[in-house]
This record gives sequence, C-alpha cells and structure tokens, in this order.
Amino acid sequence: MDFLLTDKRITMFKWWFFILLLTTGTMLHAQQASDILKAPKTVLAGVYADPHIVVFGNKFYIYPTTDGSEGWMSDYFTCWSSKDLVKWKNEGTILNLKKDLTWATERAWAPAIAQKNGKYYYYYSADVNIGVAVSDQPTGPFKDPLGKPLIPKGSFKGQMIDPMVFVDDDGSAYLYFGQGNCNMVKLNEDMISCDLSKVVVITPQGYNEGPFVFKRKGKYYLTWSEYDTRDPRYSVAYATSDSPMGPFVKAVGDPVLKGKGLVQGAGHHSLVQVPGRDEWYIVYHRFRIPDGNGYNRETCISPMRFDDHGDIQPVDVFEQVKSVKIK
Ligand code: FUB
Repeated sequence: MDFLLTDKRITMFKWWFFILLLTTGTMLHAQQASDILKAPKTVLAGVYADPHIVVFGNKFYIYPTTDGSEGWMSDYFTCWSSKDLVKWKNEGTILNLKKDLTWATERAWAPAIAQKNGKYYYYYSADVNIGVAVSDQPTGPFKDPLGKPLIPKGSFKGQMIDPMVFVDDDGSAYLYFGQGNCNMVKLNEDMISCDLSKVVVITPQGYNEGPFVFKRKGKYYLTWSEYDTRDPRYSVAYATSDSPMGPFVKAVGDPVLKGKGLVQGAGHHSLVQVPGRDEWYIVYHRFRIPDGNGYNRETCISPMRFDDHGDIQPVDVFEQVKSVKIK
C-alpha cells in the first residue's frame, strides 16, 4: 500500500477532520442543551438568593436576597408567597434600605422572619450590620423600630450578617448570625432587643455562613453553608443538640446539600415542614442555569428526608418539589 500523503489525501483528511469536529461540537451542544432542560428549575422568577422559607397560616412565604449585581449591592428586600410550593407570587418590596432606614443604604442580604404576639419580626443584613423590622403582615410594609442596627458591624469576630431566628415551643426566641463565626443570643421578649454581652460563639467545624435552626422530634438541628458562595463547592452541613443553645455535634458523612453536574454552588438554605406532616423541603440557591455565578443565583426547592435515627439524608438537587397543599 502506498501511504504517501498526496495533496488529494491531505485535502480529504482535512475534510474528515472538519466534519468530525463539527459533529462532536454539535453533539456537545445538544448534550449541554438537554442538561440545561433537565436541570432543576428556579421557583422564583429572576435571580434571588439566601431564601428563607416559612409557613404563616395556609401559605408558604420566601424572603430572599435580590441578586444580579457584583458585590451583592441590592438595596431592597422582596417577599414571595405560594399555596403549593410550586407557583410563587412576588408580593413586592417589603423593605427599602434607602427609604426605610437611616443607618444603611445597600447590601441588603439574607433575611429571616418569625411571628410572635401577632406581629412579624424581620431580621436582615444591611451594610454588614444586622437589623430588625416589624410589621402586622407577613408581606409588610416593615418598619425599623430602633433607628439603628440590632447588632452593629464589628460587634464580634467575622461579619455581622445572615441572621436566623428560631422560636422554640415555649416562645423563647434565639438569634443565630455571622459569617466566619456562628454566634447565638437569646432575644428579649420584645423580639427587637438582646443582651450583646450574652452572645455565645457556637461555630461548628467547616462553618462559613447562613445558619438555620429547626427542631424535629425534640432534637435541635443547626444547619449552615460551607465554602464561599462564589465557590462551586458551596454546600450545606449540619449538627444536632438537645438544646437550641448547643453544644451542637456535627454529623459525619456527606453534606446535606451540594451541587452536582450543572448545579453548582448549592447552599444558603432554609427548611420548611408541611404543617401536620413529617414532610420537609429544603429551599436553597445555586448558580443561575445557564451562565450564573456567585452574584447571579437562583432559588430552588427539593424534598429533604430523615432516616429512622433522625439523620438528614443527602438531598438530590435534581429532585424538584411537586405541588404540596397545606390542609
Ligand atoms: O447574598 C449575600 C451573601 O452571600 C449572604 O449574606 C451570604 O450568606 C452569601 O450567600
């Protein structure tokens, strides 16, 4: 056989190579497009992060951070409501830092809310301070009762962000907060004050931010996000305790929630129990699909389950929430 590369053979080889590249490129594009279609959908239209979910009455509510700017520079908070966890309605702006506060103008981040004595208490980060606002309705408008932060910037080690409020069965309310360090303090009966000299550090190993606390079958669970929110490895871990004040013992094994495939940076979550049922959902953000990053994140909901020992089973980020009715 004659293996000499004649001009004709070289031209033919070039054509074959070109066709191969074209086919592979088209197949890759088709694969990518089908992965995007299969990826779990956001439940809130737009880019929203740090979702805090609660049930008030017969509705679910999500309180998120508004995303879409480098450095998370948003200056307002919205509220979303749903009767089934699938369809969500934007209830509009509930707190506008520039209009409603005298002490902060931007970086409106990571809120949490609780209801007590017929009022709604909304905790949020603003310019790296933690504030509290009050309303008669879950959809606001919320008013600043203090005219200053509840926990000012620099009060403790780490950033004064990411508040989480947990109200126990006896009505005692606890505030958990902080980036870099996880702090905890009991709130006073009025829900808008606390003794800063009583703040306790409960930072679990691996903790970065976004604490969330809940109680199931008498056990307290502290859950939080590890890594930086701009890191695709961002994920959620947990620890348990017999008391809302700790000490919390970190669970061994896989994280509760982490990205997979196209789903990256899954974290800063909250949890909701369907009233009257042992049925739980995790609400979290991940990088927008497609083309997202740590400043363009979307909110998703997946089922979350426990085993017979009360251990949280790793969440499948590709399992999407189906319609759930509150009875
Ligand atoms: O959304 C702004 C910040 O990003 C939050 O405060 C952090 O928890 C991280 O999600």
